[in-house]
Parts: sequence; C-alpha cells; structure tokens
Amino acid sequence: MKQEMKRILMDVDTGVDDALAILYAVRLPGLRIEGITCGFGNVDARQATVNTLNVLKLAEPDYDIPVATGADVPLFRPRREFSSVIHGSNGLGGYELPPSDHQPLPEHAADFIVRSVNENPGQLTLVFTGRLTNLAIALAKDPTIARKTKLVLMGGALNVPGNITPVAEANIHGDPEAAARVFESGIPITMVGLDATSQAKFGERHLERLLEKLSPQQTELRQFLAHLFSFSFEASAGLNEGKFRLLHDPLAVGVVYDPGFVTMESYYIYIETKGSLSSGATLADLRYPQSRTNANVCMAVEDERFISHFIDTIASRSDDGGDS
Ligand SMILES: [Ca+2]
Repeated sequence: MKQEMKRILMDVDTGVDDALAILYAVRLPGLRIEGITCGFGNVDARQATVNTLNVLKLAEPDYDIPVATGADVPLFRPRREFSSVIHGSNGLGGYELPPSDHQPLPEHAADFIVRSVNENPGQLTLVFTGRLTNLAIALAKDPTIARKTKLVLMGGALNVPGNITPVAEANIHGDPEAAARVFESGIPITMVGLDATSQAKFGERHLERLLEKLSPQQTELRQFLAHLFSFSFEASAGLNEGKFRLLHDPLAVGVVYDPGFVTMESYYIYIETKGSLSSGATLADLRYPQSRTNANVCMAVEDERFISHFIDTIASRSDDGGDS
C-alpha cells in the first residue's frame, strides 16, 4: 500500500549535519518539505540561510522549497561563540558550494511557521535540528499552533552525558528558555536526543559505501559529502573521540520517515533554565511510572539499519522515482 505523503517544515542552523539532514529529506520518497526556516546555532542566522539555500541547490528537489530567516540570538541570553573546529569557517567545514540564486522569503521564520501551521492544521510535522528559538517566538505569537501540529526535535540528553556541558546537549543549551517554552506549550514532542543519536556513528566504512553508490555524474555531491565527512572525522579524531560522525540531525528526519528506527519511552521533560552548571539539561523523573508526559524520548536506534537507509537514500537520484 502506498504510504501517505508526510509533509514537514524544517528548522535548521546549517551546519554539517543539517546539510546532511536536508539532503536526506529531499531524497526521501513520501516526504515533502513545505519550507525551511533558519536560525543561529552552528553559525549565525544569515550564514545558516545562505548554507541552506546552497544545499538545496545541490539537492535539486523537483519542487519549490521556500526558505525563511529567523532568530539570530537566544530569547534572553547572549549567543555563544561559534566553534570553527567542529563546523569550519562557514559551518560546512569551509566547503564553498556553488551559490544559489534563490532568495529567502521576506517573512520572519516565526511568522512563516505560524502561517504555515494555520493554513495546514493537523497536516504538518515540524522538524527542528537547531535551537528552538524560532518555535518559541511562533508560539508566543500564536499559542494555538501547539494544537495544530507536532514536533520532532534533535536535542536533549536524558540518560547520557551532554555534548556541550556535562549534562546539556547543544541545541537545548543554546537557548534553554526557548526550549522550556516549547516543552511547556502542549505541542506533541518526539525528542531525538543524544540517547539515540550518539549511537548513530557514521564511520569510514560507511563513507566508502556511500561514495561507491553515488553515480559518476554526481560530482559536486560526491565532493561535498567526502569533504563534510573527512572534515568531521578529523575534528572528532582531534577530540580523541575516534573517526566518525554522529548523524544527529539526519536521525530526526529518519524518525519522521520511519519511527521504527528507534525505541521510545514517554516522559515529562523539564528544561533546566536556572542552573549555573546544569543550564539546558533535559530532566525527567525516572523513579516512577509517568502519569503525565510531554514527550516521546528516543532511547535507542537500530543504527546499522538507519545508516544503511541514509546511505541508500542520499545516493539515490532525484529522478529514480522513489517508489521502488
Ligand atoms: Ca543542527
């Protein structure tokens, strides 16, 4: 039976793994990207927008995907310095993609989210792979959107250490007040955090398989992917973590496409906003069965099945048809 078309609205801070998530999402059969909003995170909002437009040009979707720029700073805090060790000078490991001739919408990302959700109530899934700032602003403008959509987010760490502080994951830590507002808003949440994504290790043997599968015509895509992964492998090896790239953002897209890639547990997730050491932590009461929950939390991933699907999808051509 043919799967129903899944319609998503992405929010990104592109970013190596946002770029991978966009390439993956564009190629996924049965998935349609209705728009992409951009915010600060790996880079500033302007650079994230430029990168997103350029990645879309490379991805060659066969339909128009509008892009809107949004928040360039957290709701209430100063913005952290960007890490060029992890992301390179431009967020893409320094790789200069051929520039897109498309422009972002004149509309703010938050307004675009409010408008899109209200025009398509119950139809869209929001997929956030950066800070939650644009969504917090959208919810402030129109709290009713929480009842008309659902959210899959890359962020948080429940039973595992953080990746930016001992207890916090970078997307939540980057704007804890925004995350707190989103988690308290009533919007149905699937949290794709480090509990699952830290198991999605894309290594050198995966890169070899991916490059083998690409057709000779896909020259720019091949160069771009080879560069992103080589850059990432060196960066993680430099931090003594081993040569791999964690597929954080692509897994959020993967979970929308096939929730069977992960196992989930329901919790009420609280966001720490006050702690001097624990700001941005995602906390749940693990002692008791949960009578009230606000999130399905991904606890584990079928890593090889997901990574194989990612490789096959990225390497598929947009003219493959997608139904096979
Ligand atoms: Ca991201």
